[in-house]
Amino acid sequence: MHKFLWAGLGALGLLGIFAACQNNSGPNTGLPTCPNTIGIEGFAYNPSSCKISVGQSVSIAASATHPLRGLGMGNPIAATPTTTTQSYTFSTAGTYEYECTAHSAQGMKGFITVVGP
Ligand SMILES: [Cu+2]
Repeated sequence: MHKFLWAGLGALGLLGIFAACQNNSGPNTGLPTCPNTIGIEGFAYNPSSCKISVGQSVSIAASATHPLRGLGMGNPIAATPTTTTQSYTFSTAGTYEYECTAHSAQGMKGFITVVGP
């Protein structure tokens, strides 16, 4: 019984350390920084969630097989689907969603979190 308790406390301690590390390096650090181009692997964007800073640009892969569309108001990714890989500049902090219109139902969506200064 005691061993079980200590194991539980140990796990909590590790979680605490992990959370502290995340907090130390600022908000949204759980997200990877976006690469120059967000690619497609199978029926998913890679990475499907990432972050950039305000004013930065990122390209998102798109093709005839995987038409790209931005969702939501003020999204620099056009609401009209595009079939070409293009670069988008994000000048306002927030989280922007996009999807492949052909495979959205299969979960082919992504998020770009734009972090303010
Ligand atoms: Cu697709």
